[in-house]
Amino acid sequence: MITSATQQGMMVLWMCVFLPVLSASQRSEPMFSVVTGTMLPPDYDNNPTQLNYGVAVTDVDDDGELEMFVAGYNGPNLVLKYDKQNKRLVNIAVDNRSSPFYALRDRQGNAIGVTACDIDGDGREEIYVLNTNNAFSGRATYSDKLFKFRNGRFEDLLNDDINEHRDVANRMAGRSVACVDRKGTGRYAIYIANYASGNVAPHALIEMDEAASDLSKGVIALSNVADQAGVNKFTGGRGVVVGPIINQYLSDVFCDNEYGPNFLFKNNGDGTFTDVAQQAGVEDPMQHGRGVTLADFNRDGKMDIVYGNWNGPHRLYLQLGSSRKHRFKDIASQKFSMPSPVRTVIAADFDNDNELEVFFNNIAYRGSSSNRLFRVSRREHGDPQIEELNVGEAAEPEGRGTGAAVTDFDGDGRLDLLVSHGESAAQPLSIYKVNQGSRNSWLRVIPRTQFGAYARGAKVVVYTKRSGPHTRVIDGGSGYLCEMEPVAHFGLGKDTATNVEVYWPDGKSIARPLEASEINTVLEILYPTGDEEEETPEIEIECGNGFALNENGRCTDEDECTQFPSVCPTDRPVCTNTYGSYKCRANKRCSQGFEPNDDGSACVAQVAYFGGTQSSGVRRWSGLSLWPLSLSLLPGLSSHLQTGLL
Ligand SMILES: *[C@@H]1O[C@H](CO)[C@@H](O)[C@H](O)[C@H]1NC(C)=O
Ligand SMILES: [Ca+2]
Ligand SMILES: [Ca+2]
Ligand SMILES: [Ca+2]
Ligand SMILES: [Ca+2]
Repeated sequence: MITSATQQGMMVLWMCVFLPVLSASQRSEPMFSVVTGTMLPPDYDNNPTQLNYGVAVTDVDDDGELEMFVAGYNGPNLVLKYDKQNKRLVNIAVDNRSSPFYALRDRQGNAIGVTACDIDGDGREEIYVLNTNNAFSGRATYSDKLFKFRNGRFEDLLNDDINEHRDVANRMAGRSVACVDRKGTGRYAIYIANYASGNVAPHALIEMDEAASDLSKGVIALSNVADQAGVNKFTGGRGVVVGPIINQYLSDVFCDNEYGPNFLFKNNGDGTFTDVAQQAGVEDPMQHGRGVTLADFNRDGKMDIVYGNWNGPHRLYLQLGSSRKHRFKDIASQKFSMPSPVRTVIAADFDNDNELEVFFNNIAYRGSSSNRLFRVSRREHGDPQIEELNVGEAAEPEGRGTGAAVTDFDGDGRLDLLVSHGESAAQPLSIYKVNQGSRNSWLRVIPRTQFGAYARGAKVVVYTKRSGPHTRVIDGGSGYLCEMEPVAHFGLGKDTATNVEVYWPDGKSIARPLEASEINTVLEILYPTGDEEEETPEIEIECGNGFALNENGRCTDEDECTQFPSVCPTDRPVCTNTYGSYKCRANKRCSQGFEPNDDGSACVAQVAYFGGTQSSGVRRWSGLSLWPLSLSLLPGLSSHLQTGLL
């Protein structure tokens, strides 16, 4: 028997051996605790042990509260609703033909991607489910589904006679799906990242054909407009994310693809798109993208793109300054970029400390693979700092993670995390709560479309007293195969939010001050109808340090360098305006190819940035590219096919 003295001795020995090698992530407090056992215990009806993939957060039963729609692959789709009485999640898509949610189960579909948005302008979100039955790429043996609540229950619009005749149903193997209001009408199109096989299965874009529809009679005609919109490209489609990425308010689309360069589709303002990935430096042609999301990590008002590459370097593409040229540079640290079998990527402020975290969901594949969590903190005059955090129980090293989503389903102002599993092993869903930051303030903002639906793709900016503006895009599809909650979630730490602005995809916007009583609440923001004629607010709009109100009542960066007397001291007279601040440096002249360093004390070589790997000479997808040829050229693919990695 081991005595307690021996035990203590062994403890000391263990600590001596292991403490010095503990990483910072292991030393920090664990972020997540598992609550599956109380919130969603595995059982046949609510949390079956089956293969699941994508997750979308939407109000399925139209009661104003958000549910989580889980794409079931070899079992039914699930709709998880928070039951306030019993403080747990229940599946409302029950196996009962009389249930209004029965059709959503769609037991026959091998569902992987899911997204929700209002496609017909009735104020309620439809649900699009991408099925891949029997196919890795090209043609599938089963149609996708577009569920609408009609006649007291959910029905599949793609199965309507009119749409059967129009042959619009997507019967291709694809991956992610996302919602895009390409013309700012409040009626969304579904972007479908199909996985091409040769010249079969280009990316698709399905939307309501208004001229051919008769809403008063419940007739909704659908069209695939990918061709006219300019997005019908052939590639190995994987992750998709939508939002005003390079446009100020129009919805752009970014796709991280497999066996081909990424797409960055710039919205031209007329419902068409132009791929500017190469100019922007985000083609990353040799890597195979998976989960992707948008966030403004350095709080300069420009959206940055973060995504994972399958067993390749993960990217954190910061959008650079100049307003005309849209360039990105990868600031991922060595640890952050470390290759892993990555699936969903989520950026959110989990601990409400007003800095964003990035969650990587990795799939246990040929051995264990833990999920990881990083904090990306803004720095005043430099790129954001990246530190790994302790992900806690959400590490799930043996989890066959396939998808994940965040929402605050119990309404405590802190985000909850759902992780789905599948692919190579049937595992139940898991639910995590955040342990950290319970005393931090928060604000949740829900903008609505002109029809009253969730305004996916809208941009929400919250100005604060001390930490500047924080920008979020209402998610229309992100992660991998997933769609997050349609809420702009702001952690505030100990800071105070003073003002909120919302920009809709058609360019309409509103600005309004926030009152102290609105902190720690959920704010619904309606679409401006135009006749309310911006009433003078009772409290004045405060933009915070470095920002001032412009003539339109919006907060904008102040150019301190134009002030008199100069804001810079005489020994460092050269003023450079930055977003929310300014820099001063000595008046040093440098020869060509060199530039003064930050404080102007020396000349340093001009820094050229590289937004990823050089793209020249790389094989491109085209309608004519021959898939069998590509197959033989790309040895990696056969192993993908064998493992069936969706
Ligand atoms: C099925 O649903 C209907 C209507 O909600 C209900 O009346 C009925 O009892 C349910 N059947 C079963 C077997 O639960
Ligand atoms: Ca609901
Ligand atoms: Ca609708
Ligand atoms: Ca940014
Ligand atoms: Ca945080």
